[in-house]
Amino acid sequence: MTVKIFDTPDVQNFLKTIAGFDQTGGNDRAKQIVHRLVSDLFKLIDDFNVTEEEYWAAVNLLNALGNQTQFGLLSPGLGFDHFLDMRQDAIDAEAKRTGGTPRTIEGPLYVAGAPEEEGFARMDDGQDNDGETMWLTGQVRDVDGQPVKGAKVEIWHANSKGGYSFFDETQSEYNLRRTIYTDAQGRYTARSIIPSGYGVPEGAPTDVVLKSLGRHGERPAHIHYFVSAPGHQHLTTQINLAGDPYTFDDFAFATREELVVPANKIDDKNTIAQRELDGPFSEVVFDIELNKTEAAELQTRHARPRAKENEADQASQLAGTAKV
Ligand code: MBD
Ligand code: FE
Repeated sequence: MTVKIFDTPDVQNFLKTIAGFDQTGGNDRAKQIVHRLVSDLFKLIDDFNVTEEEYWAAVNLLNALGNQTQFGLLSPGLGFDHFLDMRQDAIDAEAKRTGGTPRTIEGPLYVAGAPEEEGFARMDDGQDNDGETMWLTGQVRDVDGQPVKGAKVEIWHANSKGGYSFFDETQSEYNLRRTIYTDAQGRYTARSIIPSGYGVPEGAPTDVVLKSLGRHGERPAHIHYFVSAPGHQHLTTQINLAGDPYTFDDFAFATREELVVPANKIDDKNTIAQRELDGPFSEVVFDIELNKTEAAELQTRHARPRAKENEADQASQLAGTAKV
């Protein structure tokens, strides 16, 4: 038995009421989007003959995702973050903003307010005994090949166990998170440790969804970047280290051919001494090309709730909830 009620006048009128079409208040865009969203889901329930058990299991899963703040983790896993990138790429192409280092997703683990340094930063706190020393460096240039001095390069990455400071409470504050301003040659350099890939926690709601699709929740070893400079288009990107089993099998779909970078083992004594390191290390070189733009809104990252960003705003919102 298959019932189909979606196209009946009762259901179609009901959808309009749900979306507030008969109300003067509210927000028109919200009404349009909720109308479309609920309609699509009603139709899906009809078409797939979704049972009550299935429906309430889904509600429960959404509650679990929210409880554990995992929507930001499921989002890249279901390709939404990469889809938004594909749209931004298409918008850039249409506006003839071509060239430059490709963007790729921010992910859910950025924290604002990392320590700022000029030219060089040590990013690790020296506490990760399994961490292999990484020398990460590169030059920021514009699309004509001119070095961009004073560019703001924000870098964040995981430790040797795939954990990020702030979210992983065993790490010190801002471990493996730094902002480096490029020097007169447009160069940035960081001493850090080679990150490991991140894996979605076993048994977490995001893992439940991925397993139901026969998929894994692994990311390759990677390093995140925000790069900005006046007169240039803000860049959100990351590099994936070559040779990781997941380099081209990233659950978050962030890999792009141009962003796969090798880590080269260096054991030359003179180089080790010159860089004041204790022994052999791995060097990762990532040069960055920025598009030029005069548009102010393209020069900064898009707004998004981020850890430790706009803390004053958040505090005042909380203050507003006090009950008399
Ligand atoms: C990460 O480190 C990450 O970058 C993304 C996109 C998802 C989960 C963990
Ligand atoms: Fe990450």
